[in-house]
Amino acid sequence: MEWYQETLYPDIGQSFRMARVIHRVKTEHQDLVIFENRKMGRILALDGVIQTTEGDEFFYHEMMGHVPIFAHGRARRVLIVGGGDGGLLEEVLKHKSVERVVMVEIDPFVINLCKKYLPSIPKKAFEDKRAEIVIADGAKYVAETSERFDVIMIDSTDPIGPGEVLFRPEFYANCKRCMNPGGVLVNQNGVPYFQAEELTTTWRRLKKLFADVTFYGVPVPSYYGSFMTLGWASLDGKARATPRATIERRVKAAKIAMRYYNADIHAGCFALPNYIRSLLK
Ligand code: AG3
Repeated sequence: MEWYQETLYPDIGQSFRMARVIHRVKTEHQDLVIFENRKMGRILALDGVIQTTEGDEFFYHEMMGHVPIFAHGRARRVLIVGGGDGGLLEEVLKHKSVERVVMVEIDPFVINLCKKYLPSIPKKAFEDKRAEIVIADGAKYVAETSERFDVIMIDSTDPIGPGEVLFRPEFYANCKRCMNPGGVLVNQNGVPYFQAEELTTTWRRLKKLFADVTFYGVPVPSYYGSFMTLGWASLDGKARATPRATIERRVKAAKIAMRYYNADIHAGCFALPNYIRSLLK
């Protein structure tokens, strides 16, 4: 059996045994592989980097989706940038209070192939009437749209290849332009033990635009290097300051089945280890 070797870092990495290659294609934007692994189930990799697996997709998608929505408390309109596998869309749509989700994905191949070969990840999300799927460059979308959102979630690849524009200052400024008062933005910000510069760059850029900027953590088993950080930015500090009891009440009322997220995790996830704190100066 062949191994899939991740190529994210030059000197260290991980590999997954490929029980079967399900699909492999060079799209206009990236090299896409979907394969089967006996431990993690089906896996999507883009440009040599593991993006999601059937086995552990819930860690990342639940944390990117539920933390900002429960903190916000009355999110009705959500923008997802990227997220072509539909796993995040599925988590967001579990909130009955969400009336509309726009998902802007640049690569239609990701959506179509995930729908076909990884259906357990989006489940029925793509058929939900509240979801609008736009095939476009997310950076261009936020520069041009007149829509406004309560929560913006940037479910991108790493800042190499097509995801690179989603880490630029102009992009963040345009996201801010599209946010309703009280809005929250979250983004995929890598594994800071290995990608410290990504963290510090995002920190500097978001700080220039938003009053409340921080990161919160989630250890995703299939992302090499343990603790991953998701970026958090909002125009005021209200959402993050939501009392624990309020979060608990909202979680209870939402009646959503979740495998990682709960109110205790919410309260604890903003606690950052010292090696990360010291990068945020
Ligand atoms: N996108 C984030 C993948 C990050 C991988 N990077 C890393 N291991 N440093 C996931 C897409 C899931 N919807």
